[in-house]
Amino acid sequence: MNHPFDRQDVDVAWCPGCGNFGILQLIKEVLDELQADRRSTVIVSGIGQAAKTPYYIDVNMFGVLHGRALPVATALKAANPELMVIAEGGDGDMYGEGGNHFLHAIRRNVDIVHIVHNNMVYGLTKGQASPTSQKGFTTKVQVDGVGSEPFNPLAVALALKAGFVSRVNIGNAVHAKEVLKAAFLHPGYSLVDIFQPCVTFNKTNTYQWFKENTYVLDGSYDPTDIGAAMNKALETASMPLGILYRNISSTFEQRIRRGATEPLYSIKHDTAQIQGLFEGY
Ligand SMILES: Cc1ncc(C[n+]2csc(CCOP(=O)(O)OP(=O)(O)O)c2C)c(N)n1
Ligand code: SF4
Repeated sequence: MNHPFDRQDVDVAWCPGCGNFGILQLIKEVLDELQADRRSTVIVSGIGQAAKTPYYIDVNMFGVLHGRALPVATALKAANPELMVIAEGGDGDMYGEGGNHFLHAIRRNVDIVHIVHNNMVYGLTKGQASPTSQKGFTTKVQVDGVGSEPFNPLAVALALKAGFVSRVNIGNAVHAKEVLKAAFLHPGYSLVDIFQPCVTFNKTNTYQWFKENTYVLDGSYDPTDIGAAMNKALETASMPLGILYRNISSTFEQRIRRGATEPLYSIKHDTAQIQGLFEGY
């Protein structure tokens, strides 16, 4: 069945059974339920299988270099706060090549939704270990297994007091949608780390594995307690799913406006003054 945010003119280039299909569907459904305006919605992505997602959604998209979605998303939101801005990519793209930007987008608290398809592997380049690959995971390159501890995005985000920190499993789409929708509605930086099986290059962390190694936080969990959230983020035997932490504070785009009522992009600059500055060098 066609969806209002479908693009009819592009073929989807993912392997049959890939977890990315579920994430694509989820994003389209959430955009639809929130009655997102196509013209003022933009998805920024870098390089990778996950980063192809905005090519398949009928909204604005901005394709950038590997790992560079967050700075571009930050600039878009700062220049025009009326836009709904989403940064999307894989665990390699966002936590490896773009790891530095991950830290600073959180510190700034830009009002963007940050969606990370976490399949614990580099999919597009055919199966090397990624920052979130588990210790011992073997690949054609890491023949003796990954020796380093995996990167823990939730613990890092919490250490930087990110305003919205969550994790879901695409194998549990009903729960994933609820959390993703809450992330869109949160006023500030929102991380949604989505467990997404790569059926071709990760035969370890499968749909079954994610189901057996996760559990959904129940209604008694308090997402405003950062200490409790950090304890949850550090659980590895069975990993919690849901909103680990939420907290509202001023956003980057609010702070940089310094009282201006119009968006940055529409402010007229005195070009003669700028010219004067250039001539001073
Ligand atoms: C600066 C740079 N380094 C490396 C690459 C090669 N490269 C392209 S995609 C990719 C990995 C993508 O993995 P991930 O972000 O986890 O996404 P997935 O394909 O698994 O969805 C790499 C290493 C590149 N394009 N640019
Ligand atoms: S290689 Fe993995 S991540 Fe890429 S499309 Fe295939 S299953 Fe999905």
